[in-house]
Amino acid sequence: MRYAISEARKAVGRAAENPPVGCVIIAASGQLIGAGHTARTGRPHAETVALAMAGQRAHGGTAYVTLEPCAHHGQTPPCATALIEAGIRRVVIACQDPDRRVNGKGVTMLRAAGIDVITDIGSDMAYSVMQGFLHRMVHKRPLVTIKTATSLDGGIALGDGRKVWLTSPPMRRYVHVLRSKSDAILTGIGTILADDPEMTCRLPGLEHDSPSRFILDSQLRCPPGAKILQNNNAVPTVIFCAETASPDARIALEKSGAVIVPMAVDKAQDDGLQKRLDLQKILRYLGDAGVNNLLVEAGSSIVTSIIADDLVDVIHWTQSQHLLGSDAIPAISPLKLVALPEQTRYTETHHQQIGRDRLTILAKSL
Ligand code: AOF
Ligand code: ZN
Repeated sequence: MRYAISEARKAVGRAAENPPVGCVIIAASGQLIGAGHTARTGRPHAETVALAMAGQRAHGGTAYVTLEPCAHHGQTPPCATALIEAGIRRVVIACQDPDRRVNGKGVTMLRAAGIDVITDIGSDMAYSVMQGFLHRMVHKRPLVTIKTATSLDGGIALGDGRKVWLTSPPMRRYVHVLRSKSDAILTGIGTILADDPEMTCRLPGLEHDSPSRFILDSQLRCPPGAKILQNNNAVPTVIFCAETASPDARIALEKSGAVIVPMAVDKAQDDGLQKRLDLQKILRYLGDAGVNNLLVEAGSSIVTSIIADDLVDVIHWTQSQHLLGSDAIPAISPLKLVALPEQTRYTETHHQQIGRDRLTILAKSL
């Protein structure tokens, strides 16, 4: 099962709306004859990939799967049927599939065919790999991870607004791995205008694993020549704007290949000038679009809004050894404590030194 889970990990951020699943087939002789994970864009499923590798030798063997094999005719035939037809004798499963079309039916089908089924093996580990998918099933929105890079004293830019590179190349590579493990990335127009980022994964070997890109730009100020709009055949870019945004700007951006999605404005925050898009609605839209893991790489105003709305599940905080001084721009703009739900706490789940910098991963405590 550990091996099946390590297969599943390879599909995180690369299985479209599908959960990242791993499958390993062991022959009756005890030989490992097949292994695979949910394919890029979600299909074929892990079992099909592993069974194809095992071929005839699967007959009489055991399958280890991190998620209950599917029972439905969706975009592919049911994996439970594929396992039965391959002559598998025993199936070991980590977790049950919460998808209403499956949810226990896969196990029932296997047992009805006389297969020995064992459940709940390694389920904690398998759940954590599929966290994004499970979160979307339950909450109808993606698992939201914020990545922030700060100085030792919590700043992101000098007091006069000048940007400095804070973290060193090994940490920047780590961030590209994080992007590759995300289905989508969300940023704001402030970051586009200040940094003109590409927001892709450019690590050698992972270039095809860039997340789709989403920009919050209520007034459509994004320049049609922005780098984030390049390469949008391979990596689509969607801009969320207010319904009142300029039609001319929309036409120009669509010519650059961007998809424009008008969204509701958060009425509570609308001061007439700075329209703030409704983050709840945007996350719901992303959930409906099948985004399991969303990475937010944005400046302090979006980071502050999304934290104040209590929508952040995980924080990847990268911290350099620099000091920027007390007039530095903080990662989180002054946040009125009353805006924070009393219950919100983040617990450190991991820390690590990467190059000269420190990585701290925190998860919302329930
Ligand atoms: C499996 N093995 O590797 C995965 C499964 O749209 P479809 O037909 O691809 O079905 C999607 C559903 O299948 C998805 O919501 C989840 O319940 C299950 N994913 N099942 O047997 C796999 N990725
Ligand atoms: Zn399946």
